[in-house]
Amino acid sequence: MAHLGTLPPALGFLVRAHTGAGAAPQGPVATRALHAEAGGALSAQVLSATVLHGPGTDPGRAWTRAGDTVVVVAGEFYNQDELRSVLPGSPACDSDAELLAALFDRYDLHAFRLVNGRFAAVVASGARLCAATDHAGSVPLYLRPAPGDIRIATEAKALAAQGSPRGPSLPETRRVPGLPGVRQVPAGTVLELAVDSADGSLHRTWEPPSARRILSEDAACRAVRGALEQAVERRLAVGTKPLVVLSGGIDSSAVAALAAAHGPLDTLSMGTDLSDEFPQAEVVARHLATDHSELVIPMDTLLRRLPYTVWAAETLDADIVEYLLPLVGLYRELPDTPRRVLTGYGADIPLAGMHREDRLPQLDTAVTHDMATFDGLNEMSPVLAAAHGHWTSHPYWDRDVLDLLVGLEAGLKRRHGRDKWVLRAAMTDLLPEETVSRPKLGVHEGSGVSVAFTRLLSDNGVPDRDIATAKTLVVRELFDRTVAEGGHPDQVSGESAIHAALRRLRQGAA
Ligand code: IOT
Ligand code: MG
Repeated sequence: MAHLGTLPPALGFLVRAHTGAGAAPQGPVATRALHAEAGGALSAQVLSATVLHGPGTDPGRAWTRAGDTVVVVAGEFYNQDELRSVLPGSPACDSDAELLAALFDRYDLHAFRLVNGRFAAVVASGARLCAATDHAGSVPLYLRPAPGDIRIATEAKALAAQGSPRGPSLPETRRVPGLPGVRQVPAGTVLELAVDSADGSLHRTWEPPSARRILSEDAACRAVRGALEQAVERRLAVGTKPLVVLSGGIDSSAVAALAAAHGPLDTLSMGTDLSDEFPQAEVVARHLATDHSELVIPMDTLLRRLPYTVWAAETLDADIVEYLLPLVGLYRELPDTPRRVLTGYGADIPLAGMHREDRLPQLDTAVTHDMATFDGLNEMSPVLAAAHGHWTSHPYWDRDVLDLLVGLEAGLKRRHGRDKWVLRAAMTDLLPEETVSRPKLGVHEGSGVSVAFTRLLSDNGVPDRDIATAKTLVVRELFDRTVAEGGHPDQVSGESAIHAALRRLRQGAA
């Protein structure tokens, strides 16, 4: 755990690559950060960047210039030692940006196939511009391409209303509703553009495995334990006490147990006046002897964070918003000192933890479907916590852990009548038996958020059959106001968004 600080050198960035004159990019962002200028003039383009960085971190480590190349990185790499080992003479490469520059020099854009990290990056080299995400797209990345003027940012709202001429449509990238001309770089890809024409091509750097491995129970448990241990360790920073957001379910308890093996640990459990999982989390905290606290957020307060959640996540998916709302509410209540937060989020996707039945074909259909549809939901966006100055990381979506978990045959995921069997079995020796055998409860259920959001809409006259549609319309309305129109969530009233959504619902029905 040698390389990381509490926060990475950059939480996000805005980049402009142009062939004419132009100023450093600016635009509204939810990330709470200092802004530092970076970049420079290359032989065939000017790369100007605004690095979004936390207090006490050196933004100079988020970018580097080497010859005719500029590299900008937001986030962090987790396999630096491996990456360094493939470079001739094992150079020092003090920062991830320097490491990427050296890898790019050796492998060109195939460098991105080597990195296991949580990052978004831009490489400007000669007349080319490469924009890449990690395998999971866990740091969302957007661009607005126009010939001779390409803008890229880690938040879509920063690219709204920039008034630059429309560019090519780059069909393999995703449109962003309400933001004409803005595209999202897919997860696990590098988009290569010619700056003068803005024409581009997309190269895939990661795909979820579609084959399934057959392992004995023992071998599967050992593999899962080993991969997860490594993923947790790689996410810890020397001299920084990590914070695990703990529900007391198997996912976050496993992360807490593995982190606790490396030193003192804070754990935090949130609940509302309607519901909490405090007793279950406390069992784990006591077992691991963590410095544990509980946070109660009144449901009224939490529901008022709906605009913040959509603003930070830039997602249009109402289910995802229900999962994220309690976490955004929690991050907002943390003291201002920046924290490195580890979460158990994402374990249910490769293990089909949300899938509540026994049949294996259905289970693997759920895994395959979720792995084909996660991209663009932004459920792991760093902005959720960075809007309050903190940094999150997700060990279950470490590239090695994810490859392993997705690729296990379904009978290891559901076994002996247990969901997520292989994970539970892999953690038996480190956690209380009641934690290991505790059935899945989603954060939207444990906090009461789903029920409360439903009730809010019922109280506004939405019939039961229209609740799901109404939730989607509310999220769309909030997205339009906070992302497309760039409104600050303090200025966006949840109630008026609900009323606008209800008007749309009635128009749709009429
Ligand atoms: P859930 O798995 O319950 O929670 C995700 C993480 O949030 C937990 O591992 C824990 O770190 C934190 N957390 C949850 N509840 C609390 C709490 N009360 N206090 C503090 N921290 C808490 C949804 C879900 O059920 O969350 N997430 C799923 C599925 C995502 C679906 N996405 C998709 N199909 N693309 C997941 O995989 O985590
Ligand atoms: Mg979970």
